[in-house]
Amino acid sequence: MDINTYTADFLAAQQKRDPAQKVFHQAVAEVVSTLKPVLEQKPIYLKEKILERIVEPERIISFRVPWADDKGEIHVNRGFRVQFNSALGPYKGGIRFHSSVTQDSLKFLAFEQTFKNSLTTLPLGGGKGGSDFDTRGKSDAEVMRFCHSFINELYHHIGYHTDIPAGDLGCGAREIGYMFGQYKKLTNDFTGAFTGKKPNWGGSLLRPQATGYGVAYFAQNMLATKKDTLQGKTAIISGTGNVGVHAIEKLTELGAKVVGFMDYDGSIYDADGVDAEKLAFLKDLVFVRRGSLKEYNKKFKKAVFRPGQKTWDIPCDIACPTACENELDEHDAKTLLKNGCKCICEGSNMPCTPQAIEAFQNAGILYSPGKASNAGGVAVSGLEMTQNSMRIYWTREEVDQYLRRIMNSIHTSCLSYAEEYGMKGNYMAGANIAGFIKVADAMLDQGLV
Ligand code: 2IT
Repeated sequence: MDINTYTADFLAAQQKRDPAQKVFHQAVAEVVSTLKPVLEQKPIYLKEKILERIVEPERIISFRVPWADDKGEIHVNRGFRVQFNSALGPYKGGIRFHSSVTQDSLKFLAFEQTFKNSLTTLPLGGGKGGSDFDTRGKSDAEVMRFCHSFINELYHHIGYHTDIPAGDLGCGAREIGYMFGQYKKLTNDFTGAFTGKKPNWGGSLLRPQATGYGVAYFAQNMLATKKDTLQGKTAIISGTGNVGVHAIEKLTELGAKVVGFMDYDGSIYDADGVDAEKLAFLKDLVFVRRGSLKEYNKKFKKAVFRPGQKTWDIPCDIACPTACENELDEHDAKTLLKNGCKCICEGSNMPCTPQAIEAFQNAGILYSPGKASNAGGVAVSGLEMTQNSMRIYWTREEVDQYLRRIMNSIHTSCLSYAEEYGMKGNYMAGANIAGFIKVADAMLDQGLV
């Protein structure tokens, strides 16, 4: 059977099996679309049914999370952990707390995570978890009760050599602290079973910054292939969370001017860019006060707050989506291209729709998928695990050196695999192929398990 028919039949069968899982199928279709030359050259993957096996999570745990709010009223949320693939190491991936979380969204994120973790060069399998619980608007005590209840079930299924959760949207150092505390209480065991811990009790320096810094390093590498730099470039991001704020910081440090960013309430256009004072304000607003960007232009009067509006219409050289899946559609892509954007470097997971990616690729501009350019976060999680095992702490400089080295290696892998399989300059193909081959070969070595 020819490869186009095989992959079309394969995708159709997957969709028939779980017709409601739209984002998961989107992620699978993107990966499979770039694997055709690999499957043609290595028919062993077809014979051994690697595609059929690699899209099936090894295990999904779904559980009830009851908790009481500050008034004593009882709520019931749904908790999940998708343990997708352990061919390369223990399951590894974040925990997302957001009202949009479903089994479908976590399955897609765990699938992406498997290839991303493979790209980091570290021994990490892929997983993801979370709950449809929204941390916004909850008191610290409510968040703590929820996190404890979440771990009361999840602790059975995770562990230092089994599955190591970390943060994601809605889950930062506060939530990791509450979850780690309850895990330690129940297991009577102080281990590195979570990453994203605070540095005074086992966390790695630079873990909070790692995803955002990694995005900026990756953008720097992409521009270097065109003999260009970040110096003097205008940049925009989207979500102003952990990834976004630290991307702003590093892009600015490397010479770019960040003129647009957004949160749940709307976007900021700041033509002068973010300087040290504005960055300090943003860090306090986002990480300490958990406030809204509405406050930004009350302090910095030349900036404009645009209620409910995305950032993509703000003219820029570089755009880094840093919010959530499918946040940038074909219309946004065309607007960015019309305004002269030359580089899209994804900081979130699958933020661009397939039509948006096609528009970027047809225009011939630089485009990198999140599983390559946002891998800095999980890479430093891997380094946190190493430090925990060795019972030592590395300095900021040491961690930063590793992070740079890993981002450089991912960048090189993307380009070399894309070229080897006839898709020169296509970061999406290179990332998917490099990530896939390592996992697939490990699965072949380990037999039918
Ligand atoms: O999407 C991601 O790579 C993360 N949320 C980080 C996962 C981790 O284990 O640090």
